[in-house]
Amino acid sequence: MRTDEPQAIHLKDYHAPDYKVFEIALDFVLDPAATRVGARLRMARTGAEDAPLVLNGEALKLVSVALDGKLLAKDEYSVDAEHLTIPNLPEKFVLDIVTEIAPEQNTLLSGLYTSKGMFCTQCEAEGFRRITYFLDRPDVLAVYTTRIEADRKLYPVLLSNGNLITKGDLPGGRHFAVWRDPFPKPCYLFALVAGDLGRIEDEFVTMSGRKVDLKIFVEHGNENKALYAMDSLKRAMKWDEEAYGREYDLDIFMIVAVSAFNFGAMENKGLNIFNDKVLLASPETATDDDYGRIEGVVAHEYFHNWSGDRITCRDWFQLSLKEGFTVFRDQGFSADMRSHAVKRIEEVRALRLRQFQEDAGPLAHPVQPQSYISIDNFYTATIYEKGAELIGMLKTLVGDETYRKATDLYFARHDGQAATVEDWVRCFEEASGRDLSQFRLWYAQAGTPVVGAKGLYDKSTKTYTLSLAQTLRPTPGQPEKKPMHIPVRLGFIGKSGASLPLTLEGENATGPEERVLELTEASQNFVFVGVEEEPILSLGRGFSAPAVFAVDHSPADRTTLMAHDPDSFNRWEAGQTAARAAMMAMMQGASPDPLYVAALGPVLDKAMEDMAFAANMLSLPLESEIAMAMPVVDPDAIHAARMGLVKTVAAAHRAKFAELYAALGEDGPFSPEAKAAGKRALRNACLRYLTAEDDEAAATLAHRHYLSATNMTDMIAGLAALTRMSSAKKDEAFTHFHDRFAKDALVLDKWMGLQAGSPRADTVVRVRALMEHAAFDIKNPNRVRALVGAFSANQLRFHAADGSGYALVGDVVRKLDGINAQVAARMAGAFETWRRFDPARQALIRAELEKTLAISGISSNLFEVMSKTLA
Ligand code: 0A1
Ligand code: ZN
Repeated sequence: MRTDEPQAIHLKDYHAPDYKVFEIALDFVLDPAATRVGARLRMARTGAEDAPLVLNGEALKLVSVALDGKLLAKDEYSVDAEHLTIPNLPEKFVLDIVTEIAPEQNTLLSGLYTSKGMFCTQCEAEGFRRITYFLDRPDVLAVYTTRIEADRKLYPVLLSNGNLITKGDLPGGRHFAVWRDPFPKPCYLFALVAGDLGRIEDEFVTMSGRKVDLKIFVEHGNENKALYAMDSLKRAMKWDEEAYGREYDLDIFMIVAVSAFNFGAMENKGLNIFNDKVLLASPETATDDDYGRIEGVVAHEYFHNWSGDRITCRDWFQLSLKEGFTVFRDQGFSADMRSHAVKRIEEVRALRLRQFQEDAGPLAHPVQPQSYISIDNFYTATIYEKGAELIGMLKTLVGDETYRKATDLYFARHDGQAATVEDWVRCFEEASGRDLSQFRLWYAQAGTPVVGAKGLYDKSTKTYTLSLAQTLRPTPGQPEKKPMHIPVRLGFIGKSGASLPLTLEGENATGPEERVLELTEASQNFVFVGVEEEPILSLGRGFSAPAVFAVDHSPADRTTLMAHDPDSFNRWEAGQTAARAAMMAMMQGASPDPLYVAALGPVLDKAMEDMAFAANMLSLPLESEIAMAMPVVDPDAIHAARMGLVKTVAAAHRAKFAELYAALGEDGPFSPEAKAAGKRALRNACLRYLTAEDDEAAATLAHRHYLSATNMTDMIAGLAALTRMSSAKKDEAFTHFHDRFAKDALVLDKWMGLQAGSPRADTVVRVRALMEHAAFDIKNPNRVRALVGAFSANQLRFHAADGSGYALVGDVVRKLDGINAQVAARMAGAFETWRRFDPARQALIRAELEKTLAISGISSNLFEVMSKTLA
């Protein structure tokens, strides 16, 4: 184990930089083995006269430093593994720094690296310091000019941020391009791309009539697979003008797809870089989920142009300022493009699976963390998705119109600045005139509040007293919690299914059928009058806060809500709660709840009215979702209960599933749009039930479904069913798929992922074998996530009682740490739930964690995740 433990950085230690950078001129002479980087920095001192200039730098070879044109001698500066320090500087000066780097050796994929023969950069959060020495912090904003020189044949495309100023040929088969970005930006938004790339082009006319050139660069041959991304981009540009009044500001907007990328995509000013997985799509290679994700990520990165680039973060503790807000913006866009109801269900499902899990475990942290060891570890579901929920709550509290006033104020006031969460909340206070002091706790306190509700109906006075109570369990470093400001959207449903008015005591007029209560104390009573019958409470409608809404409904009440709640989210929620309760009871020996099984009848009868929504109503909670409701997780019992319930539902409604399945066959050409995708989702939900027995008849149907599929969504549905089975048809289909897509790495990722997600006992062995497959490459994060990430999400097999799953993931994490510490740390997150399992499994996991912590030269990324997980 390392002796020099990595140190934490604290928000309380923030102080403004001692130096300012007005301008930086970069000069790249590209070579995969030895790239030369010249950086000319025009700077000024803003701090104390004796403050030395401490520049960040990592994995750099320093060639020379010159001050105001004069080379500095070795004793005029000092260099260590992470800094270049220069004392005794004048008030204003120009520094010339030359460094050398080796992009082809850069397996961390942070800084400048090569991917499939092209050069590209990833500078967020701290990659720029791996390119040159700089003040690598988001509150140092400068204007960038970038000259790129490279071999003309190998790298005909040379790109950077901003506008192209000039380009030309050089002797020796070389050429160059110069780009200038007029908008001051922090260095994490810098980007450079060089390669032999194909492109598609389009244009967009902004609301003030300016023409913007749009270009997407991809590997040659993939041009058609970028058309959907281009279409999404144009829709996102228009939407941002309409929904937020945001207009694009440069003359050109470019996107580049790369194969090796640590995250989804990156919002570099004017030059977004994308993981090809979230950019490339065709009906034969992308599922409907892929199309939805591409649309969402293209919008997300584009929206960052204002929420992230024009207004950036003062420091990394403010990360949710740009990420939470931008997620909220992309969610709004996707909901408008598709279905609000289905989008909300998907968001909440993902939030609970990832963020609630995080909040309940050893890595829990607030939306505004107070400290970190490696900022790379803080691009989390809490910062992103919970951060977005906080903005949704603000919108609920102040109303739509005031929300827009607040965001307008934020954009106007902080344009060109590096801002804070506090700046953001203040805009809401000013726009609304409300005191949001208590709301700020959402940024400061980690953990998921539980809102408990009890209703007391008095028939004689027709009053209904609703007692709401909130509790928030301690999280690491936060033993005491204060009550939060929680918006609770609710409605009342009568026994017949009709909505009842909500009139609070003291109000003269009859109230509305839905309202938002503000829970601000540990417990509070709300008295409703004129309630004609005992209501069924529909609480937390639309998931009005990132909380657990605990209402003790009877099974009969749940089925009424499933059928009649006017809030589609709560109709779905009632079904999920009922299904979960049924499976929990089955684990105690009960038979499947007949009320729940019967309640799916009307869902099926109405399925054609909203097919995507019906598909969601029919999908049972995942095994990991059920686990969240258990004090001690029993993966085998959960799996058995879920399979049992699927079989019972299938048997009860077999005729209806068969009828729908037959009626929903593909007709006409493929469309990625919501309606057609909803139809496929519903048909594939039917297939799930029609293959419930996992016998040879099921295998025949799944195989036929696979073979007759004309798009990737249906192919995957057929294969997913087969992964549960032992039929020879499974191997036949998997071989067929492999051979058909042998050249398409992104599609083979799906092939690997499906096998890694199989519930069958030989899955661990298969995954180990797949790690030796020619298509697997531990240096490519997509490959690792597709195989090992999918395996660790397979609760049944990852948590196999013999520890074989833990050993597999542990081995990969340890090997990966020396290659790509960011991805290794992320993979290690699979162990975060370990204390929720039985003592035998805990002992096996502890051994893996300790073994991992003991590796020599462990990265600070992995050290942070492992040590916090063990603590
Ligand atoms: N800011 C990007 C995602 C991103 C996050 C972290 C990275 O490295 C540590 C890289 C990219 C986004 O939100 O899309
Ligand atoms: Zn983002």
